[in-house]
Amino acid sequence: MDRFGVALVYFCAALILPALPEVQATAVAAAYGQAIPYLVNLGYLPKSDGDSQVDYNAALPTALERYQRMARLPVTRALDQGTINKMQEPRCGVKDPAEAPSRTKRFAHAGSKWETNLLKWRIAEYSNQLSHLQVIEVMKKAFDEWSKVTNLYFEYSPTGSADIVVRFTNGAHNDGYSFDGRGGVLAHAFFPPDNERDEVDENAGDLHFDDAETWTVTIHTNGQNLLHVAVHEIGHSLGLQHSNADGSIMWPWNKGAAASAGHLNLAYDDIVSIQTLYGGKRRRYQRDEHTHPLCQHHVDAIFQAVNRKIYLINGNTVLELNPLTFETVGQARSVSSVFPGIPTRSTIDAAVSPHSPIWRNRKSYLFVGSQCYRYSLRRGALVLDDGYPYSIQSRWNISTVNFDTVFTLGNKVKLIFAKGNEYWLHTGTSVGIYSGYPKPMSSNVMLHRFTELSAAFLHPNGTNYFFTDEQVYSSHRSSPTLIQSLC
Ligand SMILES: [Ca+2]
Ligand SMILES: [Ca+2]
Ligand SMILES: [Zn+2]
Ligand SMILES: [Zn+2]
Repeated sequence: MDRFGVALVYFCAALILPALPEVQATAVAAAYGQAIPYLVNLGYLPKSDGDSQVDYNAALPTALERYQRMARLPVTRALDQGTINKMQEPRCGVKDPAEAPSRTKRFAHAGSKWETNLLKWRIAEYSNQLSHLQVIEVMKKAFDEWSKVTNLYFEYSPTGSADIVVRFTNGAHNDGYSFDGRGGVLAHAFFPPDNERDEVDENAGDLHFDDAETWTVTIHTNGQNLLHVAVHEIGHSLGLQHSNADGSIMWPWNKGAAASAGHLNLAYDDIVSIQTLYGGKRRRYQRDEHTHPLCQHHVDAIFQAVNRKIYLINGNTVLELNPLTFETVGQARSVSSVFPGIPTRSTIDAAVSPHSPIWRNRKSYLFVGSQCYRYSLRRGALVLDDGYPYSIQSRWNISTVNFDTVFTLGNKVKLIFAKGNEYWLHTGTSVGIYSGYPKPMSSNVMLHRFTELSAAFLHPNGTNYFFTDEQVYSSHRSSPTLIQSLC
């Protein structure tokens, strides 16, 4: 229908050139006929249905004003040529925010966010134009852009369930939002699940790409740059709406070849927007080649487990670290996949592997609120010991809960439990804490400079590491009072 309309306009123009007003009238009618469904699809106009017929003539100027503000066009409230041209440009299919952006706040949020900092993604349907590996590599890069500026981690999951499912698909694809062939809508995505609602939205967080587009992974070819579009769609999947800020990745229209594979940067507006939802990396977490790898993460707990691996726990995410370089090994995993039996999406307070005079082998303990989980190494695997979790009080004979950190001292039997600006010296046996504790950290030669710790651990090489929100410190057991900052 649309093509026929356009063809008719040209035909008339060729035959009756002098009759210009009539031609314009036909062209305007054609543009109007296309503009209404376009504005309905993008949320600028309500849909007409059997019960309620919308008076589009009356509603159009206000809809156009909002559209023109979003698109940073001159606000004429009329279907002028600039507006018609903008409507032809390829863009994201997600509706624009209901409120026109203001000068002070350009970004908008969907109203839902993920309640975890580790999101699994998988690819359910691949592009017919790119290799599987190309798609996976681009998607990894795209997720990484958001990971760099937040406390979020993304785990690629080749099979099985995932929070974010990626599909390349054509035409109608069972979600009520058909793709439109080449051009027009390039992709769309679904906002995070709404936890206020009981029913589960099975598409929540998913990313759909129109495979009728020519997707490219290189800069110097025609076609749609997959990295750019993927970073944009992931923004929706994390809860961001469109923004009309200059240079924002959440601008609805595609920048095409201008967005090169190697030089994609989130705009200030994007960073503020995502950090409003998920918090940011504080200064020490910002990635820079020169910062110590331990400075790049928020750390809730860090320890060497009984399998001798060093694990850094951030929220419900576990990273394995190389014991010499502290670089991460492999990809982020969920706490429950590394430590079976821990409830999914638990936040770990502390973790430690003390030598126990009672147990011949070392055990690993994870502390979650008032509970502790104990792990043994059996045939190379971490296994939750029978009866766990136990209350911290019953296992450790200490009445406090929600510790900030628990770590061993040099002999690996005695432990320090810390919370706020207080610490307890623990015998490491059923006797529990030594008398006279808690004491203020300011009274301890090693801890006196800390007002609060988020984590601490003794590395097998004899170095103690202490983590606060702003800094990472180290001291060697040979001179424990000599404390260095790493970030
Ligand atoms: Ca399309
Ligand atoms: Ca902690
Ligand atoms: Zn979008
Ligand atoms: Zn879809």
